[in-house]
Amino acid sequence: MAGAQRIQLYGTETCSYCLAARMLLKKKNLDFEDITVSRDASLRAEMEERSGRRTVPQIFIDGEAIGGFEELYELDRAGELDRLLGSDEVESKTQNGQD
Ligand SMILES: N[C@@H](CCC(=O)N[C@@H](CS)C(=O)NCC(=O)O)C(=O)O
Repeated sequence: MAGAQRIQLYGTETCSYCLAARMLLKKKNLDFEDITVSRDASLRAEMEERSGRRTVPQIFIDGEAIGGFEELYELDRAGELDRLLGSDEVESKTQNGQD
């Protein structure tokens, strides 16, 4: 199982995209740090600062912003998620051209 420090998910308890992202990570048996931003403005600000985005979830792998659920899903579908987690180096990924 990948260490929790490798994957961070900023999200809320109820957002459907957050639930889908958590489900995908759990289905892949990947451990992750689940950071709830709904009751903590400073954590939400931290998420926005790090990702440049305001929607939840925002997911990071080894500190690199990969985007939300749809980007996570697409990385997994393409086999890139396994590649990223299998390697020591993480490239700055997707974000639909926003880096
Ligand atoms: N394309 C995004 C969509 C994320 C999204 O729309 N999240 C909603 C909550 S489920 C959101 O953040 N809405 C604005 C807000 O809550 O401020 C993804 O795949 O993660």
